[in-house]
Amino acid sequence: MMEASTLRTTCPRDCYDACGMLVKKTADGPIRVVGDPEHSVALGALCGKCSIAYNGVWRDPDVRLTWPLKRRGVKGAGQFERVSWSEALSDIASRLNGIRAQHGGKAVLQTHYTGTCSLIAGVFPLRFFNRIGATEVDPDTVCNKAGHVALQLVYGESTRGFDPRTIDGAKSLLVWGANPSASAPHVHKHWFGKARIPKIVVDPIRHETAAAADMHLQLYPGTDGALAFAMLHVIRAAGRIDEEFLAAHAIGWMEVDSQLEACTPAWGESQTGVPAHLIEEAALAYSAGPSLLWMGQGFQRQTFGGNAMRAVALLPAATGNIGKYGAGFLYLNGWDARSVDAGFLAAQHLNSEPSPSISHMDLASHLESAATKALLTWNNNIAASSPEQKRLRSALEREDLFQVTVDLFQTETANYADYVLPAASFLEFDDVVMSYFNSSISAQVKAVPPLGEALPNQEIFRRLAAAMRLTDPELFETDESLIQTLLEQAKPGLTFEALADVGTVFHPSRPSVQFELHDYKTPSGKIELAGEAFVKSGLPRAPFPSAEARPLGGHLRLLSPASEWLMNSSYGNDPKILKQLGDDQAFINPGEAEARGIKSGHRIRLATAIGEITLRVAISADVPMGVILAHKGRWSTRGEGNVNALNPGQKSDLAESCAVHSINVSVVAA
Ligand SMILES: Nc1nc2c(c(=O)[nH]1)N[C@H]1C(S)=C(S)[C@@H](COP(=O)(O)OP(=O)(O)OC[C@H]3O[C@@H](n4cnc5c(=O)[nH]c(N)nc54)[C@H](O)[C@@H]3O)O[C@H]1N2
Ligand SMILES: Nc1nc2c(c(=O)[nH]1)N[C@H]1C(S)=C(S)[C@@H](COP(=O)(O)OP(=O)(O)OC[C@H]3O[C@@H](n4cnc5c(=O)[nH]c(N)nc54)[C@H](O)[C@@H]3O)O[C@H]1N2
Ligand code: SF4
Ligand SMILES: [Mo]
Repeated sequence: MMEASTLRTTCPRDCYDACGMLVKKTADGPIRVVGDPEHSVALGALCGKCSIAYNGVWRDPDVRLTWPLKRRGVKGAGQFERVSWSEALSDIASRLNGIRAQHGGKAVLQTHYTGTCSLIAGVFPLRFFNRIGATEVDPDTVCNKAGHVALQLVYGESTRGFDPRTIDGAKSLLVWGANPSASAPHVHKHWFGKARIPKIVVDPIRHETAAAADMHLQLYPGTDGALAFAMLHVIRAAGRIDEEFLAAHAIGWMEVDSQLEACTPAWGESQTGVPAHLIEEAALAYSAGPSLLWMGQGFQRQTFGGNAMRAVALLPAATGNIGKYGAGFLYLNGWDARSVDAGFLAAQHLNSEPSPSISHMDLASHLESAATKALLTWNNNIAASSPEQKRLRSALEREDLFQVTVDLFQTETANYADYVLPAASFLEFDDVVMSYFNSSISAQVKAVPPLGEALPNQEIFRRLAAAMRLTDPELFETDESLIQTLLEQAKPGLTFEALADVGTVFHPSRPSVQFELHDYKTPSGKIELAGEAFVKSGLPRAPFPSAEARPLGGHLRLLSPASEWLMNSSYGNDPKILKQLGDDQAFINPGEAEARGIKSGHRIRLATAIGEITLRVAISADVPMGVILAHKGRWSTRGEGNVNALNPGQKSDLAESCAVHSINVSVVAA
């Protein structure tokens, strides 16, 4: 095959890496998508899942949605007929206008998340929803909201983390509740993997990143608060609390300090299962500093998620690991770290009142309620990803609920829709992408025309706004204008053409130091370790050494984090990925298998009060006793749903966020 041309673009998946890629066009038609050898993160390779899917189902007209569909059969059956864009949009417009007139915009529920993380396709449609005053199902509640709100309370913000380039000044690296070997494979291989400093990983699972660390603190899930306090006990006993830093930059330390005496390493071991000597070694390595702390999204998805985040966030403050090169913490590096104003993209001002918002934990009950008249889902697959799966799917069967789904594929959510609208993929339009780990600004460049009649999200919502006879100019702003404004905000003078040419720039171009100016955006202007603000948010004044009780009655704690072969539920329909992924597996410790007389390959039934599924057992010593691991994101097999069929949608202690890692399940041979 002759390569007729090559262009650069960027992967916009919900992944820390934001890889640069090359799209090679051949003279006879097909394209090939590969990693960009000149991209400093990708280094010439995409991850396994994207290499397959971008050259597989993402370009396959037999699998992709290519024209608008209207439901013919009963909801959920997936029977549709092709309709024209004008028929679909005029019918959707009149239904939505009718609902707005009779019940107000809030009777329209919209769910969205990170189907694509490119800025315009990810955010611009919110202008439409703000204008009609729709109820937003708060996306972060199903992912990382407890962590964001906890860090906002303590440090005043959550999206300005350390600059990963400053690792050359760090003397240790602590990764807490993240699994880059699956969720950020290039960061795992090239950043974590190449760092020659003591590396500590805190995770119940011995995944590849944990196995590659110098110290793996394999705590029992939900005991992070206790572990952080036990580490602080050691740091205090070693005289390494940075009193000067705390006096200058923090308030509330005494309310923490008074709790530390009792939190000895031996006590820590009893709470967390981590050997006392490892707690000591890790605490001493971290407090020697400067040290980087990566706070992953896994450990705040628990009953004590907000408190756990606060407790772990004590470590950098107590040791003065803030405001200097090679120190700091990272949850996410948001667009605001590159001066981009998401508020402009969403045009909040189009709504006279703030849009009402609900938690994903309450989505199923809202869908059952007659007050909800319409549901629009875009960039999000609720039938796979949200809790209370069975109840949610039953609610989607409501004949009087008008549903529209915008997606690339006929997902299980789309099966319930009245109209399914085909979205164009990132290979088919221009946009801007920014990593949430490093400080990249990248061009997403149109490489091929949209498949069939597919349209980018933003264009679909422009056309819907026109069909609804809305006239606000913000609803019709062009991609060119949006991109130009975004790039100007981020880096004055940067044009899309210049960016597309190089693919990615890093901005700031030189490594920056987190909180170099100690400019904490809290009410006091200081790091707030304890105080009344927490009480107002439903937490105690001071963080405490939380440890969730272990399941009783032989139940196991279910963990369902990211799979290396799926991107949430995306790619679950690619046959080559399914081959890599193997059978629908759950992993348990050899001791738990033996106790239950279960052998590798047996099918087991997992059950909670709200549902059950069967999975095939794989036995692995990487999973501790008392835990069962079944990754998120599979499409239903056997009509049983996926792991969220077990998820009761329990909320964590903060921000109505999910506690999906606090689910206890019974496990028996099927
Ligand atoms: N049990 C369990 N459940 C979980 C989690 C867990 O850890 N355990 N994690 C949670 C987390 S962290 C998250 S973020 C959520 C994610 O849950 P979702 O937001 O549902 O993520 P995906 O499953 O990837 O769904 C995104 C959808 O967007 C579509 N898409 C891709 N590109 C585009 C586009 O350009 N336009 C449109 N319109 N659609 C597009 C994809 O085809 C896919 O169907 O899941 C949550 N659910
Ligand atoms: N391949 C792939 N990459 C992805 C995704 C994907 O689905 N697949 N999803 C994307 C999304 S939406 C997100 S939010 C990010 C998330 O990426 P990460 O921040 O890495 O978070 P998770 O993979 O959800 O979970 C990380 C780890 O938390 C651990 N964990 C669970 N419970 C606890 C606990 O109580 N304490 C501690 N210390 N650890 C615990 C899990 O064992 C897991 O190894 O990844 C993104 N990247
Ligand atoms: S999903 Fe992540 S690792 Fe895979 S190609 Fe995209 S950015 Fe790179
Ligand atoms: Mo997420």
